[in-house]
Amino acid sequence: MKQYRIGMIGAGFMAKAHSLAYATMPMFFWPAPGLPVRHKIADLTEATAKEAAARLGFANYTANWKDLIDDPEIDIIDIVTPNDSHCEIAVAAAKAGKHIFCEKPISRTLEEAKMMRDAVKAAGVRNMLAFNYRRTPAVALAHKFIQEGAIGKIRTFRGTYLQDWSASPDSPLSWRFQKKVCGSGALGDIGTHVVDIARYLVGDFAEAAARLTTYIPERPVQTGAIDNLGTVKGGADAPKGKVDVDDEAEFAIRFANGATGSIEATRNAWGRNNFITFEIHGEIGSIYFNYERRDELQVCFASDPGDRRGFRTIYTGPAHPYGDGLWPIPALGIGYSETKIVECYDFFKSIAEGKDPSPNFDDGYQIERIGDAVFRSNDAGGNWTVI
Ligand code: SOE
Repeated sequence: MKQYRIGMIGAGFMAKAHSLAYATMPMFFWPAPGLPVRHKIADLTEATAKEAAARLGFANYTANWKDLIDDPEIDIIDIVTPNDSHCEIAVAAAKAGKHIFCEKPISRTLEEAKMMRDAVKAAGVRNMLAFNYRRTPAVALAHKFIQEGAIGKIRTFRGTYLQDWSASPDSPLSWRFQKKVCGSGALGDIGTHVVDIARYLVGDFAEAAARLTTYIPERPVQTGAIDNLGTVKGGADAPKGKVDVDDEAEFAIRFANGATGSIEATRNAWGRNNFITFEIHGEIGSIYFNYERRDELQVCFASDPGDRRGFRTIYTGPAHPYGDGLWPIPALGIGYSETKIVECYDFFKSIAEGKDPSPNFDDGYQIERIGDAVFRSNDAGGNWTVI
């Protein structure tokens, strides 16, 4: 079985998620499309890179990410850094002929996304973006039902991504609140996950009408590089810095196929943790999903007799997408790790088959175009704006 050596850049939360997937993908999907080898990891300093290598199972480490690009033994570059370095790393990796797996969102700006898309196209390397939630079996099952026509032509998509880790004004000013590093706030960080799901399930977007809001204009400056997602409190005396991104993104959508919809994303919704939901109404049925109950897909079919028509719950298992590789009976429990394992499997499959997976860098670029239209609409007072 062919081995692929990974060079990972970054050592935070997502490095953990990706490393776990590399270690376990062949345990779930066998024969595996390829064997991931955790070859070398790069972080900001020798000390943190060394520790990350020990913790995440990499054989080698470096404090210079360019070592990975220059290393002829490396087949795949995995980018798990904040958004401001995605473009530089991805363009260098593509030029060096490496396949690229990159965390979402693709970049800070539309221009960067275009550069990344063009670079992988020119180099002919496989590329994938880590919008993992569409790899939840229940979401893939919704896709299958829609493709089979089980709910008919789609009329409406309503999606949310609500969290509460930044709801307190004491949660620190990490890179996720600084436009020069992240590009946008809730919109890019979590709204893009729902945009990816909406494109996957419904199709291309045509127009958006948007409102972006910042509720907490300044936050305590974070000390230390580690992004603890709001759990480190700055304290009343900590110096404050300006937030220059959105706390909340709300937008209405017109899809190219005539469906309508809406998306709301915020990290300030007390009581909501990873509340990714969608409800889709079609001409002959409806589908509802909530990631906080991610083993379940709720469906309602208009063809059911009137006296028993209503939402029913399907627990995903072996009969459903990715069921052959995951657990042997329904409802044993799908988690964040499983979505990452499936994502890793699909990426390796795409390399073995020589064709790009979805979402790839072109999808990332299309998602940035939607984000750009959301900004333009907000600036124009919420007018319908062509994407
Ligand atoms: C923070 O909002 C975050 O870590 C996102 O950046 C991830 O994409 C999401 O899956 C979990 O929450």
